[in-house]
Amino acid sequence: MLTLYYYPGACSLAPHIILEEGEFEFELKLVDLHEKKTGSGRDFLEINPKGYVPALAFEDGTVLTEVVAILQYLGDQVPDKGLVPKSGTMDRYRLQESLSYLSSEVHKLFGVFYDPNISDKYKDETKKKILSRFSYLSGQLGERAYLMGEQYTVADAYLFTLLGFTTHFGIELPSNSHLLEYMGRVLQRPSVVNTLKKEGLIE
Ligand SMILES: N[C@@H](CCC(=O)N[C@@H](CS)C(=O)NCC(=O)O)C(=O)O
Repeated sequence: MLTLYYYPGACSLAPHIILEEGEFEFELKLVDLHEKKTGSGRDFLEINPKGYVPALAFEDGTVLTEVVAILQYLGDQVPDKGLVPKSGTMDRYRLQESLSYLSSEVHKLFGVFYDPNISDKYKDETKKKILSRFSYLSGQLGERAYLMGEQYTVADAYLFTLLGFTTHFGIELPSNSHLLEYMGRVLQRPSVVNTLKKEGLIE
């Protein structure tokens, strides 16, 4: 069985959503990110020396880290669900293009808000940058149902997770953003609702 090391509402939410969507057999293990300990008191750094979630552990004890890698691994295990385009196709490179953008140009920016040594001015500038990145994504989405088109993919689980960060940090999307309606659409998926419930984020 797979084990997902997670923290509620953190970026580990994205692989959690895909584990639910793909109907995988898995267990969740909560990580105390300050103490770097699991619920049973185990040193989390022994599991992921990088010290952050998500980490996906396999029965043989090996561990896969990084949201982008875990999402694609999971998607590839359930090809019939269409969560990732087939490897080697142009559509797959388009998906990787979007995942890389979400990871390095959006996700990474949120790290600034946790750093007490970073000035409020820099944090305000970062909020503006995040809004401009979401504005680009709103344009990419346009009238389409999902980020890559009509098909729901792992990129949507990641984008939905990052959109969840905006409320936490008081970043308000403009009322004309396609992402607002998009969030509601993704929230209609039973796998997303189940995941949010399991993480205690909704009732
Ligand atoms: N590059 C990593 C970043 C993961 C990451 O930033 N995880 C955050 C939660 S969203 C975390 O666990 N932070 C705790 C820490 O770094 O101490 C990935 O994409 O998986």
